[in-house]
Amino acid sequence: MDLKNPFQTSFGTFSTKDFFIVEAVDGNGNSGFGESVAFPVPWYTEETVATTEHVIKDFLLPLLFKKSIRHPDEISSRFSVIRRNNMAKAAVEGAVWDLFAKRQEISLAAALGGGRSRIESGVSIGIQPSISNLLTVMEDHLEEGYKRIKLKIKPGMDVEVLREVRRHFPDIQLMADANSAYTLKDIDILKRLDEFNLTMIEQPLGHDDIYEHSILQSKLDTPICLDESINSLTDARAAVGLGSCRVINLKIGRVGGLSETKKIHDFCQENNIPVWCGGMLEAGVGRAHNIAIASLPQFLYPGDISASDRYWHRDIITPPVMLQNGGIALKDIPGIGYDIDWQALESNRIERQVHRRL
Ligand code: OSB
Ligand code: MG
Repeated sequence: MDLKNPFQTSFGTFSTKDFFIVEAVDGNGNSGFGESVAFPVPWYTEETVATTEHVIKDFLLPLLFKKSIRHPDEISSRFSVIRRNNMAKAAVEGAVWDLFAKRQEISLAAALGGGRSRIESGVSIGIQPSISNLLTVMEDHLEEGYKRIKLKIKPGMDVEVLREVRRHFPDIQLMADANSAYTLKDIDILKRLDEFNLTMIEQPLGHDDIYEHSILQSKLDTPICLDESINSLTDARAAVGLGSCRVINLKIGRVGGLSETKKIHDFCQENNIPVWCGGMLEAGVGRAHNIAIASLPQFLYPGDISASDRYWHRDIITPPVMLQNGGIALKDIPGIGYDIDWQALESNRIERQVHRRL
């Protein structure tokens, strides 16, 4: 699907999003939907669209089809014999969670234990060609009502950019995401970011590091939020135990599905660590899953869960996700709360496969 606005990261620019929609079908006319979030290149984690397809087809579906399940929580333990490949696991598990909620005739949010009737929305802005472009884009999003803005930073595009941004918008909820662009050698630059009153700084150091973030956090006033480093409950325990972060960004795909996301959420709740829901430039199905999980109580900051029209000319769900007063209303209908816009989905679809339980 073509993105409305290309998204530039420290790795490169994305103009399209390639993904699978997984549809889980039972024998009684019910369908659940999940969405894969890996990119075509392994810049964010090691997974890609191609590895997702391979792992789902050759390993996960045969395991899932082996014997029946009573509850979607059983899937993550069934899948645990396959190491990592979390985004592949989450796409399949998500479809089964939606199917489960629909069969129970409850919303996915309710099935997950979420209680809110609305969630707060933030927006993540990719790297812009110039500071003046950035200020214009920010102004537009603030006018639309978004509750906080996240900027991508990297060495050479940090202190000055943030100073300009703060000069124009002194009071907004602002944060910065480095996507691992710094090392501990950059500590002096990172300490200078303390003056900008950022709600948090996301993933400044290595994508696979937990230890060095603990050193950095002890020297910064700004809370560190970990994204790439947290791939499981085990990682979350290590990060919280070492003091490597004060906030965690949860992404369903990165941690291997909704059941694991819920476990990390519960652990963070017990340990007073706020979480919020990150984004992967999802289309409507993945976005609906994010909305559902963000209705759990420890999601204490606005997520990177923006409206459909921030990303797409026409989303693959109907109605599209709408922003209302800077947030998104949860729907009290069974499952993910949105229908597939089949016409939109089919106009973007390049391949369809059917896999059956034997
Ligand atoms: O680091 O949070 C990130 C997009 C793709 C991969 C990683 C990240 C992001 C975003 C955008 O920041 C979130 C979104 O709007 O979906
Ligand atoms: Mg991030």
